[in-house]
Amino acid sequence: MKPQVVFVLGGPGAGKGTQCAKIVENYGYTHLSAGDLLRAERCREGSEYGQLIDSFIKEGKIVPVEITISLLKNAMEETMQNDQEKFRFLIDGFPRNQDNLQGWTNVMEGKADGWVELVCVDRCLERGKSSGRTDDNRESLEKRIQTYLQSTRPIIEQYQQQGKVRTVDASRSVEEVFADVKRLLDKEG
Ligand code: UP5
Ligand code: MG
Repeated sequence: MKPQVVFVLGGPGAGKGTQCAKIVENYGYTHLSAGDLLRAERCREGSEYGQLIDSFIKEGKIVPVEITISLLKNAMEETMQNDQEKFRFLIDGFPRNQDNLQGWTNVMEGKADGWVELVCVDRCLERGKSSGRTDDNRESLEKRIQTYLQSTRPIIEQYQQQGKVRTVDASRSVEEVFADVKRLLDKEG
């Protein structure tokens, strides 16, 4: 079974994780957050990439694609092996730059069925009070926003020109945003 993939992108704190969780509750998707996978790998005992991931995340820089893609690929394969019905994926927070996109194209044969972009001012400083994330502070956040504008926006624009991106105003309440996301998924499958 070939995986079906929707990329969910948006700036730091736009609500990618929040909306993906709601999609999972309502549709047969599996949510894979590239950031969550990297944070888990950073903490995994015996990981050779722990320190590298740690420093990239604190600096708001994009981790080398080989690492991210192998985590995503493993997670997708494991999910599909465990349950054949689970072949639809929301890939949250990836691809973030040209290099990521190239890595995906090489390994996954360019498979991407849809793109959703959430547009919003970020909410990470508020979340930082309780998230425990090493990058939810003003200094890291400024870098994360800069990386998003410099590296991620251009690839979204590229796909926008091909008419593949659906954009949602994520500055409203979780439910209001989700109503729009739902309309999109119902319309486009
Ligand atoms: N919240 C959410 N929606 C709300 C709403 N509508 N109204 C009010 N509050 C709302 O939400 C953020 C906060 O806002 C939460 O407190 C939530 O309750 C509230 P969340 O859903 O967590 O937003 P999200 O967009 O997922 O924010 P996140 O911080 O996860 O986005 P980032 O893109 O910054 O983080 P990510 O984990 O994707 O990446 C972190 C770092 O990992 C990157 O900077 C990079 O260094 C590295 N990385 C890579 O190198 N490569 C990758 O491929 C991926 C990550
Ligand atoms: Mg997230």
